[in-house]
Amino acid sequence: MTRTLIENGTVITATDTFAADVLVDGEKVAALLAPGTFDGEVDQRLDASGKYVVPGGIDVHTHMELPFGGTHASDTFETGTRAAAWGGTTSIVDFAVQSQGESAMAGLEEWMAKAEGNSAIDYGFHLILSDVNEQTLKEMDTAVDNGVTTFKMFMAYPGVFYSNDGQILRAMQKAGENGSMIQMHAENGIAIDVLVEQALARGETDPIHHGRTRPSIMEGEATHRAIKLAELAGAPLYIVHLTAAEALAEVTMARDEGANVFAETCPQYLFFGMNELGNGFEGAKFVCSPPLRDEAEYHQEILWTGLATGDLQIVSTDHCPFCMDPYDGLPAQKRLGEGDFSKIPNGMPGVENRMELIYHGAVTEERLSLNRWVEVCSTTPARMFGMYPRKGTISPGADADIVIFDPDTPHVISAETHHMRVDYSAYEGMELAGSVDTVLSRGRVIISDGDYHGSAGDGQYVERGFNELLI
Ligand code: DUC
Ligand code: ZN
Ligand code: ZN
Repeated sequence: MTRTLIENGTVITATDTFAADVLVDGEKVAALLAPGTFDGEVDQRLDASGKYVVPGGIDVHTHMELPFGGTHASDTFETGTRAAAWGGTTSIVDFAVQSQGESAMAGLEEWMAKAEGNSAIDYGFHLILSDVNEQTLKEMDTAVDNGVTTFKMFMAYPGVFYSNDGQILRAMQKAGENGSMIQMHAENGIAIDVLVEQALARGETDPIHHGRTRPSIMEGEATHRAIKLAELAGAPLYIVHLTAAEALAEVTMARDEGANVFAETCPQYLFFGMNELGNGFEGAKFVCSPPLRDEAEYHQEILWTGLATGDLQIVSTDHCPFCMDPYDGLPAQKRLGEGDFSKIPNGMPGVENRMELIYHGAVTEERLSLNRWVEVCSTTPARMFGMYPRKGTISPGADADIVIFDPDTPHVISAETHHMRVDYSAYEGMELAGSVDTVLSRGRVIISDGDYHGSAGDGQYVERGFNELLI
């Protein structure tokens, strides 16, 4: 078993900032020691002088290989998790998919097979429910027994992933019984489809109309409805990829009333607005759902404030990349929607960039503390998704998933240098203040000195428990 000493760094957890040397023994953190006091034998020493030593990032919203709109997300578990590692993320929770007319557990088994032997970092699964019926409700219990304790449902995408209010209520009632949690894609897809049809009939086919036909009030409405259904069912609720002030207001109100309502947002909603969807078909690079919001309505700053106040608890990525042009054997996926914005595959790349982006936007730009950065990117994801204290902190007995972060070496994002399997970066040319220096995954150094030292299949499946942040 390899013993490693991470020396001279500043350890940052969700609650504390302190100088300490971190002793790693095999896959686990063995001890935190006063600097310079360890006098035993180690196999390697990592110098973290002038750097932060933080728990590895946990991205609880990724879509490796997701089938969508006649194609599939371009990152495989192998390429996407390797890219995640480069960016300081050491665990993901990806979405397995129940297809309509199929069993939920069949979907889970399919995704387990995609990840096993391929993932570079540890991984768990949520399960997307696309067909809630008696069998699916029973399978929710089986999934929980297998460490899948969260189920995503869609109020959007009629005919594909969509569930009606009755199906949502039934699944929430089951979650209330078995301790699991429903994650909601909260957009009123029925109303949105009417707007899309009307826009296309007017000849409005460019990517900008993706944003215009998915207005923020329809996210607010769906968020309200989901909260009320969860209240009726007596079940906790987690709103995924929250983008809009109206939706955050609903979450805040529910939380103020003591409800078990939680929410995440994603970097693209913190850094970009709807203008990015203009510029002709180039805007397709920014097509995701819910869409980027109107700059004039100040959604971005409202989301940052939500992270500061705690009304938003997590930043995940919704990593779901599609290529603009033929690349690495993949077709021009986004171009499926040339001439019809509704056919542009929805999703943006980001799993590699989250830790550095949020450090920059939060800490460098003085919106959140260093500790809150760690909390929203690692600790709360671990606690809310049943992986704590094995993941999400640096303490004796925890998995040694550790990032040495250099706050003084900037990183310029570019598709030329990133590791995601996609031919563009939404953040092309953006200079971020700090960068990931070294990454340990269960005690093994997988990123150091600008090189990747891991391999496909190093990652293990994480059986998750329940949300420990319930009131
Ligand atoms: N939104 C996206 O942008 N892509 C995949 C699924 C989703 O809900
Ligand atoms: Zn979604
Ligand atoms: Zn998603």
